[in-house]
Amino acid sequence: MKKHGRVVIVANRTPAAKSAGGLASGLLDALRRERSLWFGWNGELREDDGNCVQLFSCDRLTVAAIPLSPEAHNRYYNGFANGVLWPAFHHRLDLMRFSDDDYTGYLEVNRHMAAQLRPLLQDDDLIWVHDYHLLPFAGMCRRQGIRQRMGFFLHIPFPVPSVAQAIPRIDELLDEMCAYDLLGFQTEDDRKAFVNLCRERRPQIRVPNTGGYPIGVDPLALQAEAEAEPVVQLWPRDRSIRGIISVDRLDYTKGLPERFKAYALLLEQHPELHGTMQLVQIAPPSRTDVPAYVDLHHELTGLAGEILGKYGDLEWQPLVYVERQLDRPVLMPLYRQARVGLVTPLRDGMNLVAKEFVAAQDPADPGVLVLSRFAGAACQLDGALLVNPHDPGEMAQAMLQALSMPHAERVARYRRMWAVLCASDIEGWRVRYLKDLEALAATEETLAPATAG
Ligand code: ADQ
Repeated sequence: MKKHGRVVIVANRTPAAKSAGGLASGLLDALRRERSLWFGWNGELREDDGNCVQLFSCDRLTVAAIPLSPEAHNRYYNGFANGVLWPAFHHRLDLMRFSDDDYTGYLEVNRHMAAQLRPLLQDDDLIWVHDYHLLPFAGMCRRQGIRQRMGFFLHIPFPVPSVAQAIPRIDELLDEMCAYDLLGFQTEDDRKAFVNLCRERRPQIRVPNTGGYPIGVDPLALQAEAEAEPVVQLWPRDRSIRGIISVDRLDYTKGLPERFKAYALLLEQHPELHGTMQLVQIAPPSRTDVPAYVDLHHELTGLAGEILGKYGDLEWQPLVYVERQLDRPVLMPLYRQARVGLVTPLRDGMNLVAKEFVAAQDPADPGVLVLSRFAGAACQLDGALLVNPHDPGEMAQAMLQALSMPHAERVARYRRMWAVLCASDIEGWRVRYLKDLEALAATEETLAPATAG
C-alpha cells in the first residue's frame, strides 16, 4: 500500500481559536509530528477577501484559516448547524428551528470552504473532515474536482431513523455524506442508525464504508496533570466534606436542570447528608446567540438559587455554580479531589469529561463515576454507576451509593475503567481511523452525487 502524504484536517474551527475544544487538544500533538495541514474558520467575522490566511506553522503542522462574513456564519453555524442539526441529532426536535435561508447558507459555507481548500491540496493528501458543520463538504469537494481520499468523523450522536426523518432536507444531506470514502461514528449504535436511515430513505445510493471509532483521551498525560499540586484545594483533605463535581459546556443536551433536580431530591430525602457534601458545577455558557441556550441559562440559575436558598447556611453551601471556563491544569486536580464525578447528559456522542474524570483519579483511593446511559462513553466505561438522567430518584440513589461506596469496590471499578482508557486512547483512535481511510481505494462511485448544492 502506498503511504499517504499529508493528513489534512478540516473542521469548523482551527486550533488557534481558543474554543476549538477537545478535538484540537487531542489531535494537535500527533499532527505536529507529521507533515499535516489544518483548515477551518479562524473565528473572525468579516468579509473574506478570497485570500486564505496562513495563521501559523507549528513544527510540521500548518494551520490555514479563513474568516466568514457575519451573515454567512449566522446562517451556517447558528442557523442550520446549531439550530437544526445539533438539536435533532440529540433527539430534541422540539428545539429545531429550520429556515430555507439557513440551509442555503449552510451549503454555501461548505461550498466556499471546499473552494478555499482546493488550491492548498496536494495529490497524495488524506483528508479528514470533522463534525456536523461539514456534512455536505465531501459532495462540494467532489463537484469541484477534488479527488483525494476523504473521510468524515461525527463527534455527536446520529439520530435513530424515526427522528432523523423529521430533519428537513435529510435526504439531500445523506446523498452528500455518501460522497465521503469513510464515515466514522462514536458508537456502533450511531453507525447502525446511519446505515439504517440510508437503507430506508436512499436505497438506490451506494453507502460508503462506515465504522465505530470511540474517541479517547491520553490517560497517562491526564493522570500526570491530576497529580500536580492543586491550584485550588476545594474540599478539606480529611474528606469531612465530600466533593461531587460536574463539568460541562452549558448545553441543553448535558442534562443540567435534571441533575440539579436530582441533587435537590437527595438533599430533601437525606437531611443527614447536609453539611457533609458539596456539588460543584462548572458550566461556562456556549452558543449564546442561539435562543435555547439563553433559556437554559435562566432555568439553571433559578434552580441553583432555589437549592442555595433552601439548604445553604452560613457554614455550608450545598452547591457551587461556576460559569467561568477553567483550564485543564486547574480541572484535573479538582477531579482527583472529588469523591464523585457526575456526568449525566440526556444524549451525548461520547463525553470526554467522563473519561478525563476517571483518568484523574488516585489509583489508591479513587472517586466514583456516575454516568448517563445515554452518553457514548457508557458503552465503554462499565465501571461507572449508570443512570437514567430523566429519573431524579434513580440519580439521587446513585449519588448516595457513590458517596458511600466501599474502598475495595471503588478500586475494582476504577481499574476496569482505567484499562479501557488505556486500550482505547486518543492516539489509537487517530491511528485506527487514518489506517482504515488509507486502506480504502477511492472509487468512482464516491464522486459527484447528482443532488443538492
Ligand atoms: P462537547 O459537547 O464539547 O464535545 P465533551 O466531550 O464533554 O463535550 O467535552 C469536550 C472537551 O471540552 C473535553 O476535553 C472537556 O474537558 C472540555 N470541556 C467541557 N466542558 C468544559 C468546561 N466547563 N471547562 C473546561 N473544559 C471543558 C463533542 C461531543 C462529545 C464528544 C466530543 C469529542 O458533544 O460527545 O465527546 O465532541 O468527540
